[in-house]
Amino acid sequence: MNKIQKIKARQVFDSRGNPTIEAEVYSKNFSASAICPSGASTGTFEAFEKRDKNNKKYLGKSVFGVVNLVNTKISKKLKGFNVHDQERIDTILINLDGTKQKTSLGANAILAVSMAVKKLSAKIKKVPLYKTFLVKNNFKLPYPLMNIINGGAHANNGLRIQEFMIRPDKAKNFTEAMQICFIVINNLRNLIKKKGLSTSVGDEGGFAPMINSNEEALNLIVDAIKKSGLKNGKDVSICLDVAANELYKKKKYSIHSKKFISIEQSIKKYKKIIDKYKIKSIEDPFAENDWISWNKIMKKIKNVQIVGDDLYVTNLERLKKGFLNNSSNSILIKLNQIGTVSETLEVIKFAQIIGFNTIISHRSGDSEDTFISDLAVGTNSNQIKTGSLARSERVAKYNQLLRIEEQLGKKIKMNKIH
Ligand code: 2PG
Ligand code: MG
Repeated sequence: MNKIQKIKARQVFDSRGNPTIEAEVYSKNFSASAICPSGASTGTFEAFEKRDKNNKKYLGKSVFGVVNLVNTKISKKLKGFNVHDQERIDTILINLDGTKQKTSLGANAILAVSMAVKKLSAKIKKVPLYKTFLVKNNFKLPYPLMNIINGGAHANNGLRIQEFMIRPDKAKNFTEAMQICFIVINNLRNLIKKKGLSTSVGDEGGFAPMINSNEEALNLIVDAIKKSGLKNGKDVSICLDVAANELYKKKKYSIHSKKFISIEQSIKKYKKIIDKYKIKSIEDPFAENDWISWNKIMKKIKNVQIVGDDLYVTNLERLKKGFLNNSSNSILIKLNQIGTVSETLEVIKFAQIIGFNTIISHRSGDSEDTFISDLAVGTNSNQIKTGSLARSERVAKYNQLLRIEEQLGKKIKMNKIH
């Protein structure tokens, strides 16, 4: 009943229209499938995403090679194993690959299988997916970090900062959190329209108007919050993902304008915008190897959530290093940065032990798969970052959280952010 009979993979497409892999795992009476997402601003230390470099028909982006690996090598190896034994299955996959960054089988192949196994296990047990992770009761809902303006590698407007987000800090439940984001986004749309700018959206569903100054984007957001009858910094706070890897050259950064300036000057400017716009969270303020600057910003800026994404790449060793170095107080979690469900859970557990906020995240190339919504609730993560209220691959994750909230009933609370 619980044994894996076979695994079948196929090539499907992600939200950017790029090929990606879907794996389907079969037991005697059931099957479940999962789709691997894909990033644009990736960290150097992420697990390896394997593609058919030489396939010209798909511009080197197809994944037929990894599809084939799943259908042959991986399917054969996992046949007969108990689908509820996630850790054992993930260990087999890790060993079968045998490399540090999963370059041999490809993290995309491994993760699609790992997630599908998890889903199948829940299906057979007849329990909702979110109940199969770390938390067994007292579930809480995460606050959405909702992307509202796209820049950087996710748009072509020239904005330095990659993601401008809002977090509805005063929302009492997830339904209310969504309503607040809805209002602010609609007011922002009107303000952008009034300026004669385009209201078309970027890769993660946030607006991507042709503005190239961070402060112009921040002013628009502050105005939209005001127009919504809400208080910036109280009801709603502004959060950023700088993705500074992309803005780093020879110990200098071009975060605040096109000009490259020193680390000290960059921190000063961070301080200025944090105070002026009451910014509550900054992800990847510095580059992935610039540990000294991360420590400096932690010392100089208090009461702001400092989030490591490309810095940690959901990797336990890097998180431990960051903890010892006092590099941040929070971590972004992306399954495909590390490549298996079990390793992701290990990182979340450790992060929570050391008092970090854990933020479950989508990728800029994503799909209709809503695994991360369940993961956020099931791991007691207090935030989820999954784009804007536009593009179905983003909205699907929010809709899944609304379903989970409904299932858990009226008394369910939001997870506190520390
Ligand atoms: C990020 C992510 C998701 P990408 O930098 O946090 O928003 O982007 O998937 O392109 O790495
Ligand atoms: Mg990021």
